[in-house]
Amino acid sequence: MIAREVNFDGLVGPTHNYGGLSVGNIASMKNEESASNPREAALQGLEKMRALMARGLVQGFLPPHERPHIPTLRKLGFSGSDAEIVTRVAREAPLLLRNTASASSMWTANAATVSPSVDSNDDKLHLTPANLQAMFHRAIEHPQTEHILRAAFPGERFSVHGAVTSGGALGDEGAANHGRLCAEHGAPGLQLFVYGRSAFDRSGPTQFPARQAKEASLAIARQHQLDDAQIVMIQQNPAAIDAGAFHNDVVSVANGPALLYHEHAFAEAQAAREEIQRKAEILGFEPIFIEVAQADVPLDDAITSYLFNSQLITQPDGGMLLLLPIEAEENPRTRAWCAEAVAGNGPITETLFLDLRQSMRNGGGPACLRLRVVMTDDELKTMHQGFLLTEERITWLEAWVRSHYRDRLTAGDLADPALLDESRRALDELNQFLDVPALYPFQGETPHQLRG
Ligand code: SUG
Repeated sequence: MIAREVNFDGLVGPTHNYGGLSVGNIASMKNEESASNPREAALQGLEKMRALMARGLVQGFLPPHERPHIPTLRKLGFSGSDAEIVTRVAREAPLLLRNTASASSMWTANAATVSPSVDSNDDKLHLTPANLQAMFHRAIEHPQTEHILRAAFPGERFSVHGAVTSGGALGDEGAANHGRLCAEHGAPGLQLFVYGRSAFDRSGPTQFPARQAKEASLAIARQHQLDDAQIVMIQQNPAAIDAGAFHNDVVSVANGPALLYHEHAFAEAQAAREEIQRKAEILGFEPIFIEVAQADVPLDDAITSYLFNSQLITQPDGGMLLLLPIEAEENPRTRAWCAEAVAGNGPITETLFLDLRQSMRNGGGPACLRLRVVMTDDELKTMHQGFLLTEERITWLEAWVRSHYRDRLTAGDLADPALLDESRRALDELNQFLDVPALYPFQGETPHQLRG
């Protein structure tokens, strides 16, 4: 079957800021309360989308969520006008305001887990929004994500599920802890579910949270109708999580038959390789393992440079591009590793380093900013076309960002009710441009569960 990978990048929202909200995410913890530049952040993201469009790749996007999220604040007992709520929360519970104001939906690798139709027993393309239960500011994303995914992927070819519900015990972080190996995108693949710990056997990291529960991954594999022969369950190395690899995509990335990973990424790397090898053979392809040794790139360098949080992409000419953050070029060890990889006989034929510093300061690299969806021609045609970028649409989005976004935002600015109004105006205009029914709670026409 012919299929291609479409990257759906998260459009950075107008409240992008450094809240210091993510324990275990070193960049987020380090940059707490520094001033952000939402306009620059959104434009850097669009620049990345442009770079991939220029290479002939199909590029999509997912719109930002409404922030500060008034429905969450109302559920927690705040009342009055929306502006009154913002002012009161800023005074009485500033950390709560920060949590409800985060633009974290921009990291769409955490929007959902996606299985292409070629892998699923019912031939549908499955998407399960991530419940993101490990962090309050992220746990409030999934109802809106589900609503957006349903608008983007309507009809019977797609199966959009609700997030895994578990009363908080089974955390799921979406595609950031999921990868897929295959001969080529349209061929049956092997899906790698990488979990932090089992919810029932507590062994795991001791410093920082293990966000992904094994049982959530298994629930998604069942729900996506995947055979055991097409899944591999792998535990993250607890030491890597404690070193700051809060998601597996900070230490590994897969594309086609290639798995690029750090020597310390997985708890039992050898056993994982053997299972991948055995199952890939049955599926008819030879996996390519690219293991980066600790001696060449120490784990700490991998985490600060985000070498592995890169996009590994098959280009139309068949070569593989590694799109990395500029930090991986600034670090001499990762720069040297990249140069050698391209010069060698491996699958990576080209590197591209981009400035994504606004997102990086919150621990979000190129791979965090995109959700990969492998799609057939028919699926591409039946999805809502507004979420796919053309030259005209991306130019419109750039102008839209320039006219609505601030170029500086501090923690204190989140208390400004005008920021809420500005953001809503921007989102309303974007919603009209997308030409889909109302997406946001403030518009008053969305389903009840979005409105709280
Ligand atoms: O969940 N940062 C995000 C970064 C997500 C990265 N995604 C992947 N690795 N796929 C997180 O930790 C920080 C927000 C703040 O501190 O303001 C934040 O949520």
